[in-house]
Amino acid sequence: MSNDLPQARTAVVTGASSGIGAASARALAAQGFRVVCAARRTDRIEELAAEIGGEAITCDITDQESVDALAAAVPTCHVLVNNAGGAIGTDRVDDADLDGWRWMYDVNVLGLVRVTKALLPALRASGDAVIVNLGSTAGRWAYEGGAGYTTAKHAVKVVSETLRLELNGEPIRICEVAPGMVRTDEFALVRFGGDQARADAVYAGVDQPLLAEDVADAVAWVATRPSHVDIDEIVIKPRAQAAAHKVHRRE
Ligand code: 8X3
Repeated sequence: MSNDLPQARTAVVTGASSGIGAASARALAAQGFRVVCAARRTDRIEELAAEIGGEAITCDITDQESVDALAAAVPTCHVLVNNAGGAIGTDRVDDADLDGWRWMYDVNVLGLVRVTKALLPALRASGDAVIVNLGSTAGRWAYEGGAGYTTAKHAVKVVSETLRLELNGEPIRICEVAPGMVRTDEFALVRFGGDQARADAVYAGVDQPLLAEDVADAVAWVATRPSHVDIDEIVIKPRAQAAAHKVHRRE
């Protein structure tokens, strides 16, 4: 049945079960996108999809079959938010837990590439697409104990730059949104293996770390620029953070 109403544009958000991913799904839905919420935790994304009138697709970005199933369910995609990722541990290079490093590369880099590859036909089919890769200030600065994560996030920056070169001439824009200190329910808790005290210490005395909604606001802004406007990258930090090592904390 045809009508004169414009079709809602489709956005896919990975890691949509919490934090920046969930907030981005909400922000994009508020901008009129039909949002496909993808993540491993089905109960969470089903709840979110019901809230925002979107669709939940259970997906593990480290698993090719799972990503293929996501791609098969999304024939046309206008916005892809590669958000799924994370950090584990703060081991020094001379004490590197290689399993943790492998996990970080697998999730932050290979997962992003796997999803992007799988959804490129759908992005092309849209005729006007934006890929937003969630990087990090960890992709800009090294810090002691951070190399397993900072190397992976530097890779996200370089993959984003490479894609922009390779897709030049196609109607697909690539943006890397690189947040600094963001207080979410899970990022630091996962990094410290569930140790809430260590997770809380990351933000101790910091006046207003960013919230997931602050980053989602940037994601939605990027996704809603006119077609000819490419935003290469956004580095977004709380006012209290000048650099990885330079964070103002109350006494
Ligand atoms: C998070 C930023 O400083 O914890 O992506 O590595 S940091």
